[in-house]
Formats: sequence, C-alpha cells, structure tokens
Amino acid sequence: MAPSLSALVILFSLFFFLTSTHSAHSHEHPLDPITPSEFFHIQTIISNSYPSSTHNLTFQYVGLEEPNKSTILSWIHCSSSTAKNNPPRKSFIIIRANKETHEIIVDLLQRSIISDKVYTGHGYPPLTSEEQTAANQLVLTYPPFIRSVKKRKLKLSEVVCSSFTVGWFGEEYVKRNIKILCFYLDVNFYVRPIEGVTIVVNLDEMKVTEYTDRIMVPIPKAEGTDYRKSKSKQSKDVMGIHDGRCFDIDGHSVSWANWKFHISFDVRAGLIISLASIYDQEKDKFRHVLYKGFISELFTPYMDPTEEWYYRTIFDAGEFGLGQYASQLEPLKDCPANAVFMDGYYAGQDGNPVEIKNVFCIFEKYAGDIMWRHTETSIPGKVIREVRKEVSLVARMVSTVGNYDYIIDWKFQESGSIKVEVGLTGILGMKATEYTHKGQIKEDIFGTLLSDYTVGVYQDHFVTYYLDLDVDGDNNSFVKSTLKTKRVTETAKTESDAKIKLGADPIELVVVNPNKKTKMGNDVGYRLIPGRQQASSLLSDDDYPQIRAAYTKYHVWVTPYNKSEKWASGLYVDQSRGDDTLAVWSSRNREIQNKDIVLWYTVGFHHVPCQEDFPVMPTLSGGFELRLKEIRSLTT
Ligand SMILES: *[C@@H]1O[C@H](CO)[C@@H](O)[C@H](O)[C@H]1NC(C)=O
Ligand SMILES: *[C@@H]1O[C@H](CO)[C@@H](O)[C@H](O)[C@H]1NC(C)=O
Ligand SMILES: *[C@@H]1O[C@H](CO)[C@@H](O)[C@H](O)[C@H]1NC(C)=O
Ligand SMILES: *[C@@H]1O[C@H](CO)[C@@H](O)[C@H](O)[C@H]1NC(C)=O
Ligand SMILES: [Cu+2]
Repeated sequence: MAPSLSALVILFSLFFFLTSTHSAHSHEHPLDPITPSEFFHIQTIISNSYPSSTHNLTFQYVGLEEPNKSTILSWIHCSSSTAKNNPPRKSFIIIRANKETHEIIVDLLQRSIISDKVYTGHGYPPLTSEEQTAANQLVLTYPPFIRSVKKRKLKLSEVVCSSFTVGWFGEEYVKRNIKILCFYLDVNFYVRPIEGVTIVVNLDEMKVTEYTDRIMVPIPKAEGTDYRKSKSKQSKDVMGIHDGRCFDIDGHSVSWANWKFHISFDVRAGLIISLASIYDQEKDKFRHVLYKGFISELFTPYMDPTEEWYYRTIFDAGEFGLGQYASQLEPLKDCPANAVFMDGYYAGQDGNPVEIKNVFCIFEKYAGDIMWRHTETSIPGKVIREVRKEVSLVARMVSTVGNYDYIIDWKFQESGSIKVEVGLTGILGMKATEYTHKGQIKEDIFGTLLSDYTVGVYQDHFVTYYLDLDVDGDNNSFVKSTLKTKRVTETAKTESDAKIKLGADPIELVVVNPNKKTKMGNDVGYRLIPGRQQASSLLSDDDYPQIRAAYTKYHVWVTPYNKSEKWASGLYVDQSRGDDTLAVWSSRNREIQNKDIVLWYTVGFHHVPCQEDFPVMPTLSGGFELRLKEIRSLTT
C-alpha cells in the first residue's frame, strides 16, 4: 500500500471541512426523513378523507416514498450546479380506518393523495406504541385478571403489562389480536413475570377476547436484580480518550476523511445509510459503493413450545419498529465526548410527529488499533518504520424493543471498509418456574435456571441487513469462490446460485462490477467478510414461525433490485403467513448477473442464557465487514 495514502486523505478531509463551513445553510436532500411539518401536512390531508370520529383512523406507518434510483443519481450529479430541480417529495403511509388497512401515497408538494388502496392480503401493519399502551391498560381493569392478581396475593397497583404479537400458527381466519403479558413491579420487572396467564386483546374492538389462567408458580424475587449504578458497588465511569471532532454534517449528509454518506431515520428500519461513496485520489472523484443499507428485519424466536411461550417469535422491525423503539442516547455513556447527536421524528398513532432526541450519534473513533504498519531493517544502515493508526467514523443508534436493547453501529474506515456491528444487551426474556435448583428439574425447561424460580429461556436473534451495493455503478455481479486445493470461482447467474449457508467450506464472497476493470484487468468490487455470529435457524422448515422467516435458513441472498422488495419478512409482518418474504421473492430465481443487485446478509445468534446474563446482559456483538477489493488502479 502506498505510504502517501493517509496524508492525502487527511488533506482532503481538511479541504472538505473548510469548504463546508462556508456554506451557511444546509440544503434539503431527497432522501431526508419526513420532517415534523410534513407529518402535520400528511395528518391533515388524510384526516380530511377519513375523519377520525367516524373512521377510528390510526397511522400505523408513515415514511418516505423514495424517488427512483435514477432520479436520485441524476439529482446528485447536477447537485454541484446552481440550478437544481428537487425530485418530487412523497410519503408512503399505512393507516387503519374502519377496520381496514389502507396504503396511501401523498404528494407533499401538491399536498394531495396520489393513491389509496385497501390491502386485503395476509398480515397486519406494524403496531403503534399507543395501541399497545391502551391494551396494556385495559387488562388492568378486566375483572378476571383482577381476580388472578388477588389469587396470587399481589397488589394490582404493582402490576405492569406489555404487548406481544401473536404470530401465526396455521389459523385460517385471524383478527387483529395481540397477547398481553404482565409482570410484578420492580425496576427490573422482566425478571418477575406473572406466569401462566394468557390474555388476548382485539385491537379493532379494544376488548379482551380470550382469557386463561392455567399455572400458579411463585413470582421470582426482586432482590439483586436492580441493575442501576446507584445500587451497585462499582460506580466509577471509565472515560475513553478521543481525538477532536473532525467530520462535517450538513443536514443529513455526513463527510469524513475519504467517505461521504447520507443518514436517515425511519420508524420501522431505524437507521438508514444511503449513497455511501469513497474518494479516489487518482481519479479525484467520489466512487459509489453502497446505495442503501439498513436492518430489514430482526427475528427473535424463543425456543419454548409450551402454551404460554410458543407464540413468542418476534419480528422487531416489522411488528414493533426499530425506529419507534429507538432510545434517546445519553452523551458520554452511549456515545463518547466527541459525538455529534441527531434527533429523529416519526408519526404517532394520531399522525402528530413524535420526537426522539439524540436518536443517532456520530463520532470519530480511535481505539489504539493499527490500520497498517511495516518496519524495514534489511536496508543497510537504516531502519524504516511506518505506521498508520486505525481511525473510523461511527454512526450509532440503539433500539430498545421491550426487554432487549440492540446497539446498531455502522463504522466507516479510512481503509475503505465498512464494518457493520450489532450488539445485544438489556434484560433476558424470563420465565417463572417452581424450581430453585437444577437438581429438582426432571422435565425440559427450554432454558437455564438463573435464580430462584427464574429461567432464562433459549432464544435466537437473526439480524437481516439489506445492502444495495452499487460498486461504481448499478450493474454488479456476485462472485463466490470456494477455496479448495484448486480454487473454484463462480459468478452467480440466478438467485439460487447466490443463496448461501455459511459453514465448513472457506469461501470468498465478492460483489463486483464486471464492467469496470483495474489496470491489471481485475474486476472492481467489495468483499463480504462474515463476522463472529453465524447462527442459522434451527426451527424446522414446516414450523409456522420458520415459514414466516424462511430466509433465516441462509446467511446470504442476492436479489435483483426491486423497489418494493425492502422488508425481508414482508410489508405486513404481524400475523403474516410467509407469502411475501425474501425466500419467496428469491424462489422466482431471477437473473442477477451484471444487474442492479441487492445483497442480504443475516447476523445470527443462538443465545443460551447463562448466569452472567442475569440480571442484565453484558453486550454480545456480531457483525460483518464490507471490504474493498480492487477498487484502486482503475483504468477508465
Ligand atoms: C420509477 O420507476 C418505475 C419502474 O421502473 C416507473 O414505472 C416509474 O414511472 C418511475 N417513476 C418516476 C417518478 O420516475
Ligand atoms: C372504533 O373503535 C372502538 C373501540 O376503540 C370500537 O368499539 C368500534 O367498533 C370501532 N368502530 C369502527 C367503525 O371501527
Ligand atoms: C446494465 O444492465 C442492463 C440490463 O441488464 C443493460 O441493458 C445495460 O447495458 C447494462 N449496462 C452496462 C454498463 O453494462
Ligand atoms: C417487484 O417485487 C414485487 C414483490 O415481489 C413483485 O410483485 C413485482 O412484480 C416486482 N416487480 C418487478 C418489475 O419485477
Ligand atoms: Cu438473546
């Protein structure tokens, strides 16, 4: 590697910093998230057609209806000129009105509804937090539940409830139902489930429609489960070292070192990276790498088949929304001192914007690592030593869906890599039992006994990333090389060639642009380097949750770009039947060679709880790396 690379990169970032501080106002970008004033317009436009008083109107999803890729790319190319035509600005909205699901597109410049159609397929839209709260409250006034609380000698005022999706288990007709689980208060109430009670609430009627109380086991104790620092003996914070802030943010566009990208917020996906480009000094221009990347789904099945637990197979993005449950980040703890924060907005159930302060943080990270180095001692009379430190720029969001916290990081590196990481922390899903010692247990408890009357239930997590890599243009191919004694390289022609379960064979996976060659004649590309967590689903293929998340049987999929194929588990995930998943789309076996393709990668965790995960779980991380390959020395 040329030793001058880093110096040039630093000069360039300085230049960038200087030029951008001069542009006083930040301009709008067509991929920017829906703004608070746009949410108000959307609410007005739709409420005019569906007055809430007569329609029970609820906003289940409001997001950006993106302009076409070609529109975005030509907008970028003319964005340096002064005359710039902004592409149309539209929003995609899912509402419930009169017990029906509508898909609506609103033109935000014309302030009008462009299309409105009733969805009649399987599955229901994402849940709002308001309807969950209403259902949770309702249960506390339901007489049979009040009797169950009394029977257990508990105080009703100390009970808190939370909502779970019901899944789909082959029923022909399903209503818009959720199940409510209740816990007994303490800070860490997840350790204290009121086990054995099943409550079904119909969301359209806002009524309890099913109730059973089947099992009486003790409520686990609260002692020793409060994880707050004020309660702990170690209360000193460890502060890191940091360099100064030296990146530039203009609206939602970020530039740092040799990178620039756009960052956006969506109520379902959470953090979205778009238009990531890397600067090529030889050509003196930015080269496109990643058109778009985000978490498409996060599937978490618990592995307990009993009556009270079998349905707990949660799709955190499609059912609950990684953005809706994004946490406000705490300066100096969630993010270091040099971090810059951004706020996010989503539409509440009534359409009004809800603000999440500090939803993202962006910071430069130097952790003492080495990007590259060499010491040369073989030249007589000389010692040459060159070292470059590894500095990266991190964009971070944390989503707390119920008991679990997911730390979502996109890490850009000067070397050209993008390291994508997800960290799992928070509180385990816990089940109350009658046991206090392993020796008493004669049945399968589907988990680990962690404390008196407390089982941490086995669970898996499958984090599926959508990665629309457009390396130097949108026609790309996917190349799989199996490293045997003789290397076998195969360019995937159709979708079935690109479906990969990582395992014993060492393989190299590269997205290439076959139309762009280096001086040496190699295709330019990006390697996908799988990381530590490579679990794939253990559920059998005909198990209903597995039918709904069939794509978790493979780690890698490649599909031809199709604007509507965005959500790996389908647009409507609550009670979905698996008829609109990545696995179904891919079964068409379309051609993917020298095409605009999308790479899907799943980071999978088998989580067998252990004592150290209780009462709060230290972060367990997984991820992958996108690493440039043959990007330099381009001929054309
Ligand atoms: C976007 O692309 C689709 C399919 O290629 C096309 O039907 C549609 O007209 C395009 N829309 C715009 C605004 O260019
Ligand atoms: C409106 O919601 C209430 C409960 O919140 C329900 O009883 C009623 O049937 C709903 N009406 C319609 C038209 O959906
Ligand atoms: C990209 O692919 C399309 C359709 O597959 C083809 O028409 C076009 O010529 C390709 N462009 C390049 C640069 O190969
Ligand atoms: C895009 O994907 C959807 C859903 O799989 C499909 O119905 C549609 O036909 C696809 N469009 C194209 C142009 O392939
Ligand atoms: Cu887990």
